[in-house]
Amino acid sequence: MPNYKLMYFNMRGRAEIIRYIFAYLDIKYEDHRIEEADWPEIKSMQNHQLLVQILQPCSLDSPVFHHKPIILFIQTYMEQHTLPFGKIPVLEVDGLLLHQSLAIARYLTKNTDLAGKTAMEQCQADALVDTLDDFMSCFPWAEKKQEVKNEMFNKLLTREAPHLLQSLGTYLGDKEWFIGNSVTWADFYWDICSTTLLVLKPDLLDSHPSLQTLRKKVQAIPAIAAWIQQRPQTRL
Ligand SMILES: N[C@@H](CCC(=O)N[C@@H](CS)C(=O)NCC(=O)O)C(=O)O
Repeated sequence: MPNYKLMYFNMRGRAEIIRYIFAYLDIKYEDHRIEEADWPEIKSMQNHQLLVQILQPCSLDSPVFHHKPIILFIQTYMEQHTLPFGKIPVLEVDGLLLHQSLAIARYLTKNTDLAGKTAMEQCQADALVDTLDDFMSCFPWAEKKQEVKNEMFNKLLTREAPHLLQSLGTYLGDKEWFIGNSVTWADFYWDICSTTLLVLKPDLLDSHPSLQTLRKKVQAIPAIAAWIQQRPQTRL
């Protein structure tokens, strides 16, 4: 089993889908959480510190800098150990860094029923995740002006969300899970996204009992229930 280290803020956010998948598949990993206050330094210092570490024993006129294999080694090391696009979450797999939460989720669910049992189901699960993600990505999470942020959040939660919920309810119909006849990571993603939406608007699902039931079913899966019980309690 590879060595996994997940790096993200101390929140559910975009890392939670990865944590659900690890929990469900019973895969051990390090859940490395960084404080938001430390992030600017981590982001800007990452390259610099690593370079210093690698180059410290050398002086700049050292012959090592004319030695192609050494330069190649440094390049490879840097590619493997720096944040590829300066964004988190990232997942370190045996020392190699993967980025983009949903790509990581697809990687971890590959060849498991969580991805969907057929190519068609896998496409449906991907599409549903992307649909949810499209909506979650509309929120200006990092907006500094509180008034602008409130207005946009309000508009999305009161005017846009009802359309999405209506479509999700129709898509679910009277099925047990969104896709096929067993749980997929799309059901996980629904639970994760709706948990955050309910923090922002507690009555959001009042007129969508089937979508609430689906949340309860995901949360009742033993491995997920255990994770929800033990995870750090954060607002988002
Ligand atoms: N689509 C990417 C989004 C990554 C992303 O925007 N991460 C945010 C936190 S949710 C981040 O790294 N923010 C810090 C920054 O941009 O400096 C994913 O799903 O992984």
